[in-house]
Amino acid sequence: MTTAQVINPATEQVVARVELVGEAETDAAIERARRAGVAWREVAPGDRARLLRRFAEAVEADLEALAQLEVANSGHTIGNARWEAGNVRDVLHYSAGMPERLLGNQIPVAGGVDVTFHEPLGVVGVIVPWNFPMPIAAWGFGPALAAGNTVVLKPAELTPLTAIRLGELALEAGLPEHVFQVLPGKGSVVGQRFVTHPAVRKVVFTGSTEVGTQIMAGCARQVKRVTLELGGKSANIVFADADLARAAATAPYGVFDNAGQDCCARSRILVQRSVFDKFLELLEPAVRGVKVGDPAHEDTEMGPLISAAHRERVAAFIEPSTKVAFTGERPDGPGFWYPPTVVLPDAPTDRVLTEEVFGPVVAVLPFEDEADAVRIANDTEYGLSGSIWTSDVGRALRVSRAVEAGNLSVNSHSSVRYWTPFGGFKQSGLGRELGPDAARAFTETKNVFIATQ
Ligand code: TAP
Repeated sequence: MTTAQVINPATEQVVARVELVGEAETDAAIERARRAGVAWREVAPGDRARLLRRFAEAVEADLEALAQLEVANSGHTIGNARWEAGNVRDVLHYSAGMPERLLGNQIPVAGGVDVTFHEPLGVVGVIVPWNFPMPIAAWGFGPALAAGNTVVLKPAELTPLTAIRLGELALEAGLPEHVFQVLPGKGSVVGQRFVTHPAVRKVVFTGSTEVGTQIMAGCARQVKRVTLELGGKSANIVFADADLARAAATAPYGVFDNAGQDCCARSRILVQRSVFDKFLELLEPAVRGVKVGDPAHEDTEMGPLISAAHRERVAAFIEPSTKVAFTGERPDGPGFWYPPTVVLPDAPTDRVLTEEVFGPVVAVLPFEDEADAVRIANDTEYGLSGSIWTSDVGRALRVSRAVEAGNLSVNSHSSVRYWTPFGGFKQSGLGRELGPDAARAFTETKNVFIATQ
């Protein structure tokens, strides 16, 4: 086995060493998951629900430790990290309501009775990126387990610690062995094996569109089920009739949260031309006011980027010719820091407008009218989220319907609630997670006709 160092991105210190799983161990884990699934799918719905509730309670009891672990491993602010651990608890409680509610249909037919069942798929492979290690893992494993599947989960190489702890908590809570296994390792080894191993019946992948398209192509060979949660280039559209002060005060948090390493980051701010200058004037103090620093401090609002390599990638978006309107603060010393940065693009083809930066860089550009705003918002291959700021309810609804994205918010930047569906249009993904139908995505519908004559 090879060992990988886990680095604290705020200090550049090694916080842990983790043994990476290889291909043979992955195969063995998948085989254990397959065998465990035979009994797990037969566990009575009420008992499966109870076990998931116990798992949620174990997460709640360990919440502060999980949050501190995420601060050390991922550089998330302590406030965010507590929310993230709480989100795992909530997703598990919500999932615990699913086994008893996986309702089928009874369909009128002649000469008998027709019923449908939602059968578990078998082994589900969940591949997680480094930006939200806890919630994204839980959005996959909670509903998958609820529907009677067993789960093998690969955390990102950079951020395996909280996932490993969640695997331990599942066992402590009484989940049978091998029902939920966490396999730290390389995407090209462990993740790839989820794609090629015939016993893995579904892959849930969250990550870049580039890797996601390879996963989808690989899964196609076995007609393997797939859910993809990929990149984004979301628009924050500010109309002249909006509460400009609120729109400007909140815009930084719609894009710089988690240092911009958020698939839902509103990384393009579209502002109606008549209020463009006024908006920028209001935005500047809001951006300069974002508290960037030690993520363990209670009042810090933005931490570091995940790695030195990622910081280089982000910095490369700012070319010598890029017009930087203003930047926020960043600490000196060790840590992969990058300041909140506001740029004014020159042309619609600028990389900063067309590519996902995945860092604290936002482009602000003007639009003329409603049609122009919708045209610019949709001028991207992505379609994950977005915000619309206006005081006109009719316009809010018209624009919400016209923007090609899966998760929109009006006069707010909220994207994720565990009880509402989440996912992307176009190249931002395929399928939906969370919400009332979450468990269905981990089942096959079976139709049974019973003759009565
Ligand atoms: P990726 O490089 O795509 O990695 C994501 C995961 O896939 C990691 O666990 C990675 O393992 C694994 N992986 C890499 N190559 C693989 C392969 N050939 N086969 C199977 N698995 C493989 O993305 P990232 O840089 O970690 O995450 C950032 C991206 O995720 C952004 O584009 C962001 O928008 C997207 N994202 C989307 C969402 C939603 S919900 N739509 C949420 C969060 C993030 P390693 O750790 O070994 O690289």
